[in-house]
Amino acid sequence: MSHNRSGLFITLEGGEGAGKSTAAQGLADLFRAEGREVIATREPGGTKGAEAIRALLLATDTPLAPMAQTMLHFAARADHVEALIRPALARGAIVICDRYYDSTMAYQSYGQGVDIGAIASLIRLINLHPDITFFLDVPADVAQTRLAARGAASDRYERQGADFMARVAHGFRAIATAEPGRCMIIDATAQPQDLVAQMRRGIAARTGR
Ligand code: Z5A
Repeated sequence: MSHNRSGLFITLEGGEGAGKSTAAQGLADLFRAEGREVIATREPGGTKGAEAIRALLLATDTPLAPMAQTMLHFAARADHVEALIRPALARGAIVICDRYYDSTMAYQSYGQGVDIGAIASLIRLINLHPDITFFLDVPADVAQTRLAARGAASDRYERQGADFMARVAHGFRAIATAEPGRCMIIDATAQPQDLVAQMRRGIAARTGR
């Protein structure tokens, strides 16, 4: 089941440096220009409580077991969904979320070894599924070059190394392949405006909006 609402729930997934935030911003601008109400948000985060949990999740000075990270991602998500996403969808807004539950499956299960069934149970508990999910796919070296050019400090996940990132990328591809009705893989080496145009066409084709 997706959801009972008039809005549209769009999620963007992929590794760090894939260009999710840039593409989400471009898509939000496009829908606003079409006269739609848009909520552009992110995970972990999006509400005051979820942003507080995000700070703990990304901190490099607080060790947390993989299952503890999983529960914290879902605690943040529960607040985000109930306080921000569901009400926005109910009033007909377009919600564009930079990462959602596929990130937990890719990072915590494929990357860190948490049981897939445990994460699937938590996804059922949250019970809010995107209408469409874009997986932004870029080769690891392209992502690294982009991140090096940006030059920000690295967080808990960015410190994990190449093998971890390869498992995460494999996880995203496995999810996208298993759910072709919801998921679209996008070649994210394209220019940002081309990515946005490709996503807009995908949304129209899949949802009729
Ligand atoms: N995480 C998790 O483990 N479990 C979960 O359930 C969830 C998350 C929800 C959050 O990090 C971390 O939490 C994340 C996974 C984990 N860590 N990792 N890795 P975050 O929110 O701080 O960061 P991120 O999601 O990884 O985003 P990012 O590093 O900022 O990457 P991005 O949003 O995909 O890329 P960007 O900021 O749009 O672009 C990066 C640079 O490339 C920037 O300088 C752009 O100008 C440039 N760029 C963007 N697009 C293009 C194109 N198309 N061409 C050329 N250059 C571009």
